[in-house]
Amino acid sequence: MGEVKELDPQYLANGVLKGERRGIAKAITLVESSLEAHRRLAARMMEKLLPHTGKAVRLGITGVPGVGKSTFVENLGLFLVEKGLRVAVLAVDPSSSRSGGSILGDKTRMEQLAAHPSTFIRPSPSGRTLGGVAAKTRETLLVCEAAGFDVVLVETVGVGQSETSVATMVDFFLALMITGAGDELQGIKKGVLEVADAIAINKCDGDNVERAEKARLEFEIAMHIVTPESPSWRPPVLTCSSILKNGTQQVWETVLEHRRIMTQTGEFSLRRRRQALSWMWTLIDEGLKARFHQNSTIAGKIPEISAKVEQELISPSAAAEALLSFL
Ligand SMILES: Nc1nc2c(ncn2[C@@H]2O[C@H](COP(=O)(O)OP(=O)(O)OP(=O)(O)O)[C@@H](O)[C@H]2O)c(=O)[nH]1
Ligand SMILES: [Mg+2]
Repeated sequence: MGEVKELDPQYLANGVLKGERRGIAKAITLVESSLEAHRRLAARMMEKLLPHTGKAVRLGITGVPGVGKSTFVENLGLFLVEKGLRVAVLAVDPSSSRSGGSILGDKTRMEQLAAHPSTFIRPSPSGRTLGGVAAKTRETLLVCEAAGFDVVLVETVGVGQSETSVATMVDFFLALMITGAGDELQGIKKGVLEVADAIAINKCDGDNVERAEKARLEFEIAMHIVTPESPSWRPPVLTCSSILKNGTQQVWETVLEHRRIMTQTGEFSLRRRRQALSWMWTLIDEGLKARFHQNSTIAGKIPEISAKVEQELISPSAAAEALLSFL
């Protein structure tokens, strides 16, 4: 990014708006950069892109490692490009130790989709914190929308907080499940069921069909206990198999049906408005924290005040109050 022309936000934005692969990749690299100068430039580029965003179907896919997310995404992606749609695939994987493997894995697993001219696949940005990774993915999603992609698929590994974070950036959140030995519902976080707009029991093939069907019924019962996020949508429980290429179409039809109903009730735009606001507050929280730690007056006071807290000379709350007052 050395050339002057390339550092012009309008020039960068134009590259995205033209839908050029190179231009999109460059914009995303800028968005993912943690250099202060790049961040400022990225913000100005985003301003130019924002009026062109909002039109894509934003679909999140989660599930434990090995559930078959990448294979499912490739199948769904191919199904969509065959319909003439342009598809972008993003990944959120904050566990840096895994991401190297994931990038490699997804490149080979999504070979067919990656080769298609109407697709764009971006592995997870590396980042120290989930907040950082999620924020970058959110902006990348907007870059893809501005570039004219009709569908943006966001794959996230279902560990830690990454799934709730992805749920707040998509229109539809799909949780993939697999049957295991014993109680199917064991070890499944209730939080996932609460944010899922649909559940699909994957790998419903071979000698697993019967178990998958049984799991489907169990999840259906479980979903009756969870308070649905929307009064007009009860998340369905489906089955699918990427090997048999079963269920892809049904999932897509479910996404469109959800979209139709949510648009009708006004919940669609409400959800996006809420997501934008909650993103703003997340950034404010992070910004405040960063400013606190970068403040040299505060940094100078921390050792002394910490020592006083340890010696019980002042209470933790008074100490926190004192440090915050320097902001
Ligand atoms: N039987 C069967 N196997 C599948 C299916 N989908 C994926 N697999 C296999 O399951 C394994 C994991 O698939 P991936 O698509 O890489 O799973 P993932 O959830 O993306 O995994 P991570 O990215 O590591 O979290 C691979 O060996 C796939 O071939 C399916 O529908 N049926
Ligand atoms: Mg994967």
